[in-house]
Amino acid sequence: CPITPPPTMSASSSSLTAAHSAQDYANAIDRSVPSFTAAQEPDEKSYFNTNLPPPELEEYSERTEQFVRHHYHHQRRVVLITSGGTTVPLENQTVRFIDNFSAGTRGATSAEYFLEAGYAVIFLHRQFSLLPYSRHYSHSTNCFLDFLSEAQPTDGYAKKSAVMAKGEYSDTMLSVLRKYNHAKRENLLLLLPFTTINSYLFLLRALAMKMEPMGSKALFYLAAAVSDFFIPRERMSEHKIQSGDFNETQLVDPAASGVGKKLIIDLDPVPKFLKRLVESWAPKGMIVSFKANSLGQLETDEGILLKKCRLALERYSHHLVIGNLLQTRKFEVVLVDSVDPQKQPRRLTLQRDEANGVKFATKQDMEIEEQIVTEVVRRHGARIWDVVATTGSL
Ligand code: PAZ
Repeated sequence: CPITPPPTMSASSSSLTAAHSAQDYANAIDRSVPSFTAAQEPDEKSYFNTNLPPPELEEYSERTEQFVRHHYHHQRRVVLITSGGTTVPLENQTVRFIDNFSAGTRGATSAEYFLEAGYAVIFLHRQFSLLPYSRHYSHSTNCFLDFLSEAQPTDGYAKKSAVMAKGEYSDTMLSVLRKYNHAKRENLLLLLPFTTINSYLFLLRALAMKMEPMGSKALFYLAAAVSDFFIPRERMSEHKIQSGDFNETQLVDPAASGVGKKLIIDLDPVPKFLKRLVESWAPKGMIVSFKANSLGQLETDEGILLKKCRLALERYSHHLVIGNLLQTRKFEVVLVDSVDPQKQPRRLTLQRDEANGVKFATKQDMEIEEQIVTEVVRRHGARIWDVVATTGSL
């Protein structure tokens, strides 16, 4: 896409470029492009007709249908949590891809609190990102083997040598294990992995439609970091892009160093399907989205984050936006709701200490997701009552 330099540069943006040339900055982001609008029905048709569904679509849809049916009969609420980053492959036989920032902590941690609150959880997550329960051990700075020790027959635990949790970890591990086994035994947690932005979009649409029988008892908690840009199927290279394959375009200064070896990637905006989710895929469910901002030089203050949260509510007409800054997301979030988006947002924070500029929770085992989920569950309950009171059914 042709890139035109922005008409003017602000003081903060020019300071950003101190380490780079003004030319680099001007070419990096086209700020004259209007911000994305919500996708409409024709955009949906166009996207889903021109991009291929992932192979797992049918299997996941069936499993979701059964899961929803089961919990409908048990009169449970069901939450679909999206979690982790979405990749943008550069090739069909993918060797290289662009990724989005997210470890899956928000999603995996929240899933545990939703399960504790009595929800059944569909966990649509980026493959190999954090999972509920195993997250306590899988991506820890310790290798998981560091949590274990060898029990000797003389310890009285085993007749022959065996593996056991080290004493200092065993109480916590037992508690996590019990919760995990309970979720498995009661079929409360459906784990569905994806990798690409395309799979994510196909799956979100299909699974949302499968949640239809839940009515207002369906909750969508969209914590995944969804890519804003992608390469449409018709423009994607089939095999690994070789150096030398690149077309030079008029965008490249033919005299610049490295020309002929540069790879220029032309990305389209990913359609913003949130409004389709609200209006068509899951019109009765409650929809909560997250909005992330970075505390960078261009977007320093949280005023921008609040503005973006309000804009998202206005644009997509869903129920709640939870704003967070990447640098402080484990300690504070703001909740902006659709009832009165202009009113003072609800702020949730963890008590924290600051030592040497490092922020950490005062109580090691406190997690902000506990507060977020409590608040979301409360609002979901209130909404279900409203729906029942006004329509006479769920
Ligand atoms: O997964 P994580 O805990 O590392 O990060 C969570 C998060 C920042 C991706 C999430 O809270 C969020 O804001 N998701 C939406 C991101 C977006 O604006 O697309």
